[in-house]
Amino acid sequence: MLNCGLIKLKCISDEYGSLVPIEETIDIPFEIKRIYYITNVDKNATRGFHSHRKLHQLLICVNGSVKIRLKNPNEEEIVKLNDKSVGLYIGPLVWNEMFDFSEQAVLLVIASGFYDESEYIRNYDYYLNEAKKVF
Ligand code: T46
Repeated sequence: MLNCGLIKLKCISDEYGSLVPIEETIDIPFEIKRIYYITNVDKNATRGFHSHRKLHQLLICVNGSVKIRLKNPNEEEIVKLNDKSVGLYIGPLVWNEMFDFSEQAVLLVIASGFYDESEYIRNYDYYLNEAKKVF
């Protein structure tokens, strides 16, 4: 799907455990300005329902699993994240919804920009109008 996709991260494992390093512009296609993580989500809850105008993000489920519904005006896809060494890149103007969080799921998000509510598009009809100019 355009403007998003899975990125396999290197996982360094030995008898002492595993380590996944992420370096901006080397392992992921953007510079890092912010990190946040989502936890304690009820299994019936759905989050997201928005896209971003400019933001680039990488979502990694570092514990448990979660499903992400991705949409643009022409395509829709559901991706299940359940591997701490696989990130889902989501670029600008991709609509996302997060659901089916497992118990103890931890969704780590790496973002290219600081938090800016004015940069979100949260109305789906408005989103479709904007995204149709690009996709
Ligand atoms: C996204 C998906 C994957 C902040 O104050 N700072 C922050 O950096 C963020 C991300 C959120 N907030 C506040 C804004 C809301 O009052 O935290 C509250 C929950 O945010 P929101 O409803 O946007 O959460 P989600 O889970 O629907 O979406 C989040 C990100 O906001 C969004 O950028 O792509 O995770």
